[in-house]
Amino acid sequence: MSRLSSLRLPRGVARPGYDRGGKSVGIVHFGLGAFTRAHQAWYTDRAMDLHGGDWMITGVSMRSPEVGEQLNPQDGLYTLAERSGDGTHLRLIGSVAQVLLAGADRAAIVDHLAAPGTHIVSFTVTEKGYCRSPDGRLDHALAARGFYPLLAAGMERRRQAGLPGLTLMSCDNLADNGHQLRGLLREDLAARDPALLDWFEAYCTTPSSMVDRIVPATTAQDRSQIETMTGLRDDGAVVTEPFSQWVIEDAFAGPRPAWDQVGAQIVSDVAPYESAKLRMLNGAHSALAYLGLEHGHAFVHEAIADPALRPLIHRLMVDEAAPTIQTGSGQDLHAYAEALLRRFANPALNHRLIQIAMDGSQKIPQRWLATLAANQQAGRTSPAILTALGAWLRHVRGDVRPVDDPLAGELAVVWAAQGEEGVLQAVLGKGGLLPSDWCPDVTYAHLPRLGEALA
Ligand code: CS2
Repeated sequence: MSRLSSLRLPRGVARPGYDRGGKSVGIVHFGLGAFTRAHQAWYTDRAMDLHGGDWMITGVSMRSPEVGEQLNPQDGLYTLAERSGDGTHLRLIGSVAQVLLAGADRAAIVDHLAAPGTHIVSFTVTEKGYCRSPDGRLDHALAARGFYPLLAAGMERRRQAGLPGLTLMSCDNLADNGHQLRGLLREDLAARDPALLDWFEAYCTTPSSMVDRIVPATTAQDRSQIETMTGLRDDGAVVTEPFSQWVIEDAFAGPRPAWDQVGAQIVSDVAPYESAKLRMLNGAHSALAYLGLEHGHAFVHEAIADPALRPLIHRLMVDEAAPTIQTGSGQDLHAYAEALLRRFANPALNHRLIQIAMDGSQKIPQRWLATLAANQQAGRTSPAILTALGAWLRHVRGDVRPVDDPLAGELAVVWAAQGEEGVLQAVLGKGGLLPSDWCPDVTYAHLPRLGEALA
């Protein structure tokens, strides 16, 4: 029995009512980090609780054995703590069956992908996990070390066995994530086997999805707090906010859990929700990260309380990002911005700015550059994003703290070669390191500084 046996949990901790032992796996998920444990696994847990189905999740970690080491000895069980100024609510999550490690458990992973009961393969592998080159196409050398070979082997087994296709669902913060995943898989499969590509095209779908829940990395202090509340040691615990949103394109290849019965929205077009989330929430987050760190803050709630930063973040969301978004029916971007400001201010989350700052080269295209390009084309200015862009460039210069970014080396080389005169054009201009539709029409030295932007 795991140390988290639900029988021993104190009252007040919600727990699944279904018989876990009687359920089988329906989902293989690549990248079972804290985010998915607080999001998709939580939706799936409640969906099975209320509406049944065999939707246990097999997680696959690509590199680090840590998540498996935390969850497998606990039978996949873990505690989800929802935290706000009003207190902490705990729920035991039962939807994770096990965690496998790509390097060590290849055969078992392929077996799960090829199992008749598996209908959905989902991904939170982070932006860089898709192995794209800066032009957005598949980098085949990188992809050979990613999820692609495993997925192709699983699909080939399904094809040969005459099994149904799969719903392949990206849950990462990429623009049009389903479409991007489809394009990358096409490139991968075309290079492997045209017959497998045909099978994929005929039988597999790649719905887009917008995922949203703020999930800071769990700390030792979080684990101690949860242990004090439950009396149990939980190495897999995750901490999040009360808010959660999941909008999924209605494009499933086969059955799915009753996610729509537990709060997910299944819609025909995800794009308006996705652009709002990426350009407003994530765009504001990245600006808070680089400007906040520069101004001595460690956490999101501290940065958003800074009177120099808050109006700039408001401006970024409402005056710069919102006008570039084609809203769907009933979408109110002003109300959305206000709700985001309240979520950022949650004093109980301790969401570290440095966590958001990592991998900026993979994040800013969909968070800032799309907005900058649309505003440039419409003749509107974007001073708040340009201020944040300056802070990002200083961040990746790396003279204050180490840079955690797959392009850190390239960015350092550009800084050294170009200096302040040429860096902006060399990073973002046509043919730059991160080619963008936005053409920088100023140099780095002319980017506004905090305080000037709103003057
Ligand atoms: C954050 C996101 O780390 C980051 O880059 O902006 O993880 C953010 O917290 C989530 O997308 C919220 O849904």
